[in-house]
Amino acid sequence: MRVVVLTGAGISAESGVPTFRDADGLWEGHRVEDVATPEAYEAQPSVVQAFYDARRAALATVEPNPAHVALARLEAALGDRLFLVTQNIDDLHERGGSRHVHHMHGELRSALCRGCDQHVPWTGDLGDFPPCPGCGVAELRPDVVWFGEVPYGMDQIQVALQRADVFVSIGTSGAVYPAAGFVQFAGRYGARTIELNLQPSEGTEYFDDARHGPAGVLVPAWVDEVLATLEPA
Ligand code: BJW
Repeated sequence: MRVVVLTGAGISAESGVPTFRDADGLWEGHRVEDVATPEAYEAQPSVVQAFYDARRAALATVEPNPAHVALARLEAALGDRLFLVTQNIDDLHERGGSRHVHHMHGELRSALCRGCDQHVPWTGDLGDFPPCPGCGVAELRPDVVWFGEVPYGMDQIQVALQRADVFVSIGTSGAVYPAAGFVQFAGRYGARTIELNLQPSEGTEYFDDARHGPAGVLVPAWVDEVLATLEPA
């Protein structure tokens, strides 16, 4: 059985990481156009850097929750038959034990050099515009995918979706493409599609099975179901 799991901000909510679009979400105090577009960065680099510096620093204050840990258990059982793709830029999947995580919208703990196009591991602040350790140019930006930019690794994701027997979407509103279109794409290629989300997503009608509740409860239960089909009774 080949499984593709897509995660969004909702999987990290119970760890204390704010989602984007829920009440009291991350963007409540920020208009999306002010922080999540290349144009916003050109216009106000210090504001955008401060927003991401604060989120990077906040990683030290949060821990993976049972949903992250359950997906690591699934990886241990399925190996490379699991393709885990996340829209999240936090590192909670890795800290929960997942070894192979595809960050389609980038990572907080990485910087992108606009001088040499290199991805540079980064744990500190970028707001003081430090030089790139590779080329020395002071053009490091958050290594994240903003509106109008192309998400990372789309070719690999497309292949995984085409080969999937099961596609599971966890904790995402279905408001942002291309991730919001994965359910229909995987379904067309024959995957059984499952939504695990606190509430119905914008694309809930495209799923074969939609279960609504907290990820910390739904995900471990679903992983147990999958593992039961793999292991002898
Ligand atoms: C829980 C829970 C709990 C809470 N348990 N659940 C018109 C139509 C269609 C598309 C477009 C269009 N106009 C423009 C576009 C394209 C555009 C787009 O989608 N715009 C929309 C506004 C319509 N997309 C792009 O520009 C993308 N690029 C692109 O399309 O390139 C072209 C291309 C594609 C493919 C191949 C070749 C070319 C880029 C999108 C980049 C998105 N970037 C951001 C910021 C990343 C950096 C950062 O983190 O700051 O990514 S925006 C933001 O939204 C972030 C997230 O990853 C993304 C999705 O949010 P997510 O994860 O779904 O969070 P929420 O808050 O929305 O939802 C949380 C859910 O969890 C809720 O449902 C809760 O109920 C639930 N929940 N607690 C379970 N305990």
